[in-house]
Amino acid sequence: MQNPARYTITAALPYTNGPIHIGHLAGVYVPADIYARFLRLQNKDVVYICGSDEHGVAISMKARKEGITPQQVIDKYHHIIKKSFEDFGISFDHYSRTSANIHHQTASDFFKKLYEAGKFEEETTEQLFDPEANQFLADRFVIGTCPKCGNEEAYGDQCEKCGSTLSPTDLINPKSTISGATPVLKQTKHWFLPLNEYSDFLKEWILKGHAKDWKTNVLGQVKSWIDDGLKPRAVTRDLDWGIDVPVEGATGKKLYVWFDAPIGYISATKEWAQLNGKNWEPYWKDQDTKLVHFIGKDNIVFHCVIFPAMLKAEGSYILPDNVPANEFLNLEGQKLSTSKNWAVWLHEYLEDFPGKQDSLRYALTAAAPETKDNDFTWKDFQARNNNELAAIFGNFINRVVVLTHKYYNGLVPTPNAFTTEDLAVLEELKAYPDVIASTIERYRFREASQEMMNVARLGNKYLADQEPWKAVKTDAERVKTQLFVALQVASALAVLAEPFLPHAAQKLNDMLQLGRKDWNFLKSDVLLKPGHQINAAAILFEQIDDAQIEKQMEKLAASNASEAAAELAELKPETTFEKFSEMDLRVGTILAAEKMPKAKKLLVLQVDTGLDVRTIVSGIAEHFEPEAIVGKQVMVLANLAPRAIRGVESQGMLLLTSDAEGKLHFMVPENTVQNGSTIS
Ligand code: B3M
Ligand code: ZN
Repeated sequence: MQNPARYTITAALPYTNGPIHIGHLAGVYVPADIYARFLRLQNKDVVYICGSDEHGVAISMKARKEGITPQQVIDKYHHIIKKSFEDFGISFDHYSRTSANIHHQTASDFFKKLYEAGKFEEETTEQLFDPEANQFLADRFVIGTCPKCGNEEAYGDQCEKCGSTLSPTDLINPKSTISGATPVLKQTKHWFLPLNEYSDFLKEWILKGHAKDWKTNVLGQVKSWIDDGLKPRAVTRDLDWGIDVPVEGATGKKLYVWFDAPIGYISATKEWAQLNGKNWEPYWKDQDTKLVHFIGKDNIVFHCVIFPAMLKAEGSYILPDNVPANEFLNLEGQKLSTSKNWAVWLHEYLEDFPGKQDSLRYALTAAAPETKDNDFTWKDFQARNNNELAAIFGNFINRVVVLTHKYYNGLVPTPNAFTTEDLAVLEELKAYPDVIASTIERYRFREASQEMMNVARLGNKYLADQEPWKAVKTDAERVKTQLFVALQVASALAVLAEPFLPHAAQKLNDMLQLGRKDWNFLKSDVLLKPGHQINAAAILFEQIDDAQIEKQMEKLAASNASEAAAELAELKPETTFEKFSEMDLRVGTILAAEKMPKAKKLLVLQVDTGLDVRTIVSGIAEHFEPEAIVGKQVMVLANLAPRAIRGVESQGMLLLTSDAEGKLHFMVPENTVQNGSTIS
């Protein structure tokens, strides 16, 4: 869209079931922030909207796990998340939350409008029901095997491995995440949005209309969805946390979180408008508004298929002009994971690197997963900070400002005749604003950040080549021109860097006493006029030393170790003493052990159980040499039904435990006891 009248920029609403980490920042909030800040510098009418996503099963699950209410969960994380965004200079015009009244009202009205217009299909279907917890199992309340890729831990709404969107009933071997029970099918009534009826519209609008300007990863996902055949999708759930379904006969039912959450963008805009005496409607209803959704790739279908279908069904809203979804950021070669604590949490980062928000913003932008998954490493972070921000940007600014004070008491000098080198630098400088603008407009923030750094490189190289600190001894007049040129580069940087490094840009702006400047300023012939007074130098970026980086690596290593331990921990559903006493556990001694031919994992053991000498086949061959375990006392489950394993009848089972590294250990009595002694 050329020259829109205004911009509505949204960033995915984070679930308030945990704090946010670098993956969120790199994939969504920093790119959206760069875009919003850039547009504001262009004096565009912009609203940049976000808020907490406070419904959905993710919140209920967290509450169950911590033994608190969903309300307590969302209150806790809403504030932590909001503060992280503020700390990192994410410049939302408004950060709302979906528990707000205005949102409940807006989402409810939206549903009613579609309902009354007959846009839903009402259907009674069989859904998974947990007979032990006595509730339906929506979305993440059920896990099982993904029918598409075989991942055994796919959720009822989505497989995080292959990215497919699923329904609970699609899962093979479903299990309730509440009780561990195998669900049964039970009838329930729900409302469905017939996505199949929007297939042609989506093809026309996205696959044809946006084939050139949308990212290929986004187009690819949309195409594969449409090619697979869109199906009606339930927009209500049997849950006790969420927004009530506002129609008769829907008691105890809530709106599906992915129905209400995107409407959160609209309610947040309304709330912002109320607080600022504005009209929200043009931002969502005027065809001249450019709507852009910033999201991660796991949210593509919701923003490119489901929400547009909802907007289309409603009829009075505009559709997004672009959805520049990013791929995922990995951390030190491993997938970021909240549950495994494999992450850099923003609030923790700031404790270890106070005041270094821009360093992280920059490193994340430079490594942004724009076209493919990308890796964040602490070494790379250190290098970006030390070799680029400090050694190039910071060094350049420091030299210019210090020398201007040293030679001219902080007054911009009047230049003499320009040399070809001077003119070349000034000319190159003039080209950057357009280059950076056009890369940002194409959502290439990574490239844009590098172009911005190239401006600092230009200035830094100029000073290094010119060496005014030497020239001052032989040709003092020449130095005036050199510093004048360098000061022009520095002041352009104060504006060009603002979207990427807002804190440093502000400091630089203060140093140069620029006042509020916009992108037009960059077109001026002279950016800093002779005689203009600048302030004293302040350090923009400090070096980050090896010890600080090692500390972060140790933190990660600790997460990995406790994760290995945590993986063992899931408690099985309750059992009874009666069931336990059915097990006949005995102490036995291994009399002989040999490898099972052609089986890597199996040992065939002769075990004296006190009652008899019997054969037990055990899957421990990768952990123990046969000769090393002969003579050992072991714990045996002695009344296990015999079972043929590779043609050998195994008459029992050995009990072992494994440590955090997965190494096996026998359970042995503290002192040798008689074989056949019972364990109870
Ligand atoms: N809360 C999912 C997520 O955090 C979801 C985004 C909603 S955007 C309307 O990935
Ligand atoms: Zn899958």
